[in-house]
Amino acid sequence: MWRLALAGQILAISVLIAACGDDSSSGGGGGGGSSSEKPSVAFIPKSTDQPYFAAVGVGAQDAAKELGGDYKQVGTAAPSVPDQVRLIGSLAQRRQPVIAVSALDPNAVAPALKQAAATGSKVISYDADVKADARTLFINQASEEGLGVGMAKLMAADLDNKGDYAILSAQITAANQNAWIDWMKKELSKPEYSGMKLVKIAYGNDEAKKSYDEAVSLIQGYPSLKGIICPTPVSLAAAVKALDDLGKKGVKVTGLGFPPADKQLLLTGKVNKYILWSPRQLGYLAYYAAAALQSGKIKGDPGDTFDAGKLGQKEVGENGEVLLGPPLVFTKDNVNDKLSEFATK
Ligand code: RAM
Repeated sequence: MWRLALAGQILAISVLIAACGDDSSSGGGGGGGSSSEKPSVAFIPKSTDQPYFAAVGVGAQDAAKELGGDYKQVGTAAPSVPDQVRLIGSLAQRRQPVIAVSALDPNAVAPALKQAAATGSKVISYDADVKADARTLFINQASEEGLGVGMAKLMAADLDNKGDYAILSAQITAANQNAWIDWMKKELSKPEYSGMKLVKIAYGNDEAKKSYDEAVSLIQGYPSLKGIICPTPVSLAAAVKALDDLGKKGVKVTGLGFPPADKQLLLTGKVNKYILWSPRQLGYLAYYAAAALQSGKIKGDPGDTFDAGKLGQKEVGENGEVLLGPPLVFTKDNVNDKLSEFATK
């Protein structure tokens, strides 16, 4: 996995296109989302070398099959803001009916998304939001408060409410991680955690090598460090590896983990607990929401409801947000229970 991630960075501009159903090039001419068209949704993940986004894609394909629609994922192996902007532009040019983006930078992609909407594409975000006026819906994996407070409490439990801790995040501009970090800080500023001190927030860009290097810097730069909160599986794995390589004991790691790849960390006791949600359900929900928007069944107003297949009826909340559900907490005892939710193909 380590090598693959490095290779992925070298191949930064390679573009992965996974299609299911009919090739979208044959059915992509219409645009504009008239209700007689079959659903057609193109997903742009933060990067394609992460199993997490492959699992989101599996869920989207489940939904595409149920609805007889087209699905594709376009992206680059390593995270790249200019490539996200470029891909949005080229999908819009080809009159892609719905564009769904997990943004590396909510502001940088906004003009391209607005342009896409102006030429008839519907625009939604999933996983990591964009500026609210640049999309109609945001399909959110879990509440920001639930995820931020949840991770903060896991760290506090690991540290018995005392000691220096750091956060090793993804991109400095990622709206999802930044919202969770705000909630972590808010939670851990409560009096019961007065013995805990945040020493630094570092950013590994969701790249294995950079996350590892940042983890090493944290461990070496803060000898009193007792914990690292990692709000992305990429930094979680990197932080544990850095601790192992440096032979450093007594530093706890928690945050978000991807069960199939990171279950050993739980089984060997290197990590006590971590959080995630079902990426497969997130992709499934995003596809159903996109299809409802494309067909005109919903406009994206608060209170709009739509059929989300096996997830039942779902409702659009304030600010165009559609919530998947509560976060899941994984331990050594349940990490093997839901592996099909994380299938990557
Ligand atoms: C990484 C990305 C993504 C986040 C997951 C859990 O794959 O940063 O945005 O939601 O981790």
